Amino acid sequence: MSHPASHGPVPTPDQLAWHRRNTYGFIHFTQNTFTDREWGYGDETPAGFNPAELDCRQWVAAAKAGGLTALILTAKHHDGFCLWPTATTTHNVSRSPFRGGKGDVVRELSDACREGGIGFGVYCSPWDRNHPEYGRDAYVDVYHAQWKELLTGYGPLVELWFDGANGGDGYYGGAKEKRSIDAKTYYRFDELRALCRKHQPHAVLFSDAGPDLRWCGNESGYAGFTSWCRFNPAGAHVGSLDNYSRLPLGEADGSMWRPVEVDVSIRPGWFFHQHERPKTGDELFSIWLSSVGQNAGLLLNLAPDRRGLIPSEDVASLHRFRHLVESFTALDLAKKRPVTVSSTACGEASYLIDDNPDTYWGAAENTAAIEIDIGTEERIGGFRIDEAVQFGQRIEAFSVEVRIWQSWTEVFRGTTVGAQRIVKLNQARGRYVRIRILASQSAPILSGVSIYAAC
Ligand code: FUL
Repeated sequence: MSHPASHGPVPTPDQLAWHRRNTYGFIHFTQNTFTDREWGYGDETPAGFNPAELDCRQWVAAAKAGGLTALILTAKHHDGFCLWPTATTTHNVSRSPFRGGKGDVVRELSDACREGGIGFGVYCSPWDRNHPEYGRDAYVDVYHAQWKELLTGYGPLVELWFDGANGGDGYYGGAKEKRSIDAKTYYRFDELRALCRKHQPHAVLFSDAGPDLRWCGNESGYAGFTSWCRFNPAGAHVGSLDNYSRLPLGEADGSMWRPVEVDVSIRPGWFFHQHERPKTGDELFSIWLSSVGQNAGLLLNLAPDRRGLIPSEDVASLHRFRHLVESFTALDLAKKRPVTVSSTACGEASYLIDDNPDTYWGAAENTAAIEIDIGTEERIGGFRIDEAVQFGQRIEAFSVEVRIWQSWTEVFRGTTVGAQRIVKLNQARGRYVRIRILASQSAPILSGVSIYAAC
């Protein structure tokens, strides 16, 4: 099979592995769980952290019930309380009643993830409202040392999360004042990135500025309808961006491969609050369509309660979510069916329906048509199209048509495709399905097409 030339920036092998991670989870859990806050001030007493029934295996089981492939833990949130027994500050779990001061939540979750066969990652907030030196150079050394402990003490990490929030006021060792920093320079992120690469060469790094994954610009659960993995790095820094509308859409002429991650919580807050209810499985399914379905990764936050357990109603939503995804994708009408294509430059048309993400078909021209005979007239519930993004992202416009008798009807018109474009259709019916690539930066290369039966 001739090997196609790449077009524009392409993913690294670790970014490619991330694309296939698809749907994974966040865990927001710390002092805030006990104080009923979203942003702790930094003066919380370690004595308040006491999740008497904490069971990270239960978190992993809940994650797997929802089909999540990894969990990323808030090892330290903005309040500065460290969930591991760090040597860098006394404001940590060893001063709490949890496991008699011998506990380490980072260890328990990393072990449970490994045991459960899912990935593990960490979030360690740059902003620290507890530390007396915050705002001065000494704190940045502490912050880097915290990352070093996390990077070296807990086995392989799949993702490292750099939050952009810098709210200003805090406890700061009792000073109780507002401290402002220059987010572009203060944290010495270049140095920190080098530390991450050195100790965790396969982890992907997330922030407003990547370098590996970018924020989607909202916390509501959607990527852009047009969604490029390409992004121009100028003007983007951790915690500051010249133009936030660049985030969900990406940029057609972007010079870097920096795909989008959609972070959203199963509950209204990131942390557990007694009075809040989780989203339903149906709401999570629609978030999945507007994130994973629009060329993004979905980072779905779970919030353990004060016992240290994911509440059963959240687990029920996760089960329902997974059931909806599985039933939507259960019957692929394109599988093993005849496929005809307008031209072929590389691969074979049959590779589009072989369920192997590593095989691909490429057109000889920038426009193309792919026609699939699904055998009998069927109700079509949706479709999935995957570009072979290892060669770059190319498609700018496409349509999906179905044929009944002799006439084609357009049932969907989209812009970008990317790693995957997944769409739920209403009321489509027909025997033949045609995907037309209407515009592409370079001859399109696809690795898969699925046509889902309505369920
Ligand atoms: C934000 C933080 O301020 C929130 O508390 C939460 O951690 C969210 C994921 O990122 O920037």
